[in-house]
Amino acid sequence: MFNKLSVSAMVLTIGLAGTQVVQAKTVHVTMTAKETTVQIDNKGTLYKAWTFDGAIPGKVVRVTEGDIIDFKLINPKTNKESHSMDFHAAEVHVLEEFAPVKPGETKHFKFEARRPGVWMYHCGASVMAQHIARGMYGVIIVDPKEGYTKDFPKPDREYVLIQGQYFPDADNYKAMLKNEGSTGSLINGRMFHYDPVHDPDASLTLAAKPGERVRFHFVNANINNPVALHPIAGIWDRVFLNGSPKNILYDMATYGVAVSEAVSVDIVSPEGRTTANAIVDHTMSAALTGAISVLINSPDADPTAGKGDNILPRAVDK
Ligand SMILES: [Cu+2]
Repeated sequence: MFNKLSVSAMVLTIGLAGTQVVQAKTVHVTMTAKETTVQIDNKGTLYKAWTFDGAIPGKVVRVTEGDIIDFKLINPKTNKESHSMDFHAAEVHVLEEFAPVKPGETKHFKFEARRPGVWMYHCGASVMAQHIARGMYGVIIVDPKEGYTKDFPKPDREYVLIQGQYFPDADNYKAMLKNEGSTGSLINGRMFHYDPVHDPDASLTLAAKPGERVRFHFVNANINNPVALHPIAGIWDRVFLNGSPKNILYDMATYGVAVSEAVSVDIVSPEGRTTANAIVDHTMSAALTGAISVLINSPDADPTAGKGDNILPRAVDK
């Protein structure tokens, strides 16, 4: 009996290990630190940003649990600042992999995405508050290797929403550290990015069909303020803390997202009618300065919205 069980356990272990080896892959990710000017609202206001690849936020990195991320950070010699990369999905050495990279240098490191979930990434070079506030952040999504389940259902649409604090005086890091001088909230790099209700210059909304399950991968990239994440005229059907299939809350009105926390939240709209939700930071000072995103649940929703590469819509520049 003992032997039989041992053999079964061994076969199971070998089987699982074999599966993992087959599925795991190496994903090459390259980012270039760019100190550049970006549009920060729908009107065309420009901002002296520091970015990954020229945009706030940086690109979405999406891998599967067990994958090896082979990462390269290029800091061109035309930059003035050192920059770095801190992936919250990585378990490495802060002084080695995450070390600052001087202008003209390139940093290369690898890590295994061992845990599923959604994770912030950001520049950690000094002064870190300034590098984050100026735009050097993004999300890495690590999909679970077992895929979707009854408890972690496949969403019909997905959107990435990354909130940041806007400090117009980009050079004044001392004010940032005191949490002074912030005049707006950015969603994916712009105030009221997806909210034509509060900003007539906004050109985008988020789209789904009635009854669909929409999953928001939300990152709090504020440097100081927590977020009270709430879907106006809706209820979070499920909240996956840190985006993990193991950490589930049900039927939530508001979920508090700590600074640097990432979370996946699901909303399922009523069937048979067109509805809309406003996804907000219920903290009024944040909502009314930009942290409102409109989701329209309508039968004629663009079938490609919130799918594949369209999970982080970016408005075109003016
Ligand atoms: Cu930086």
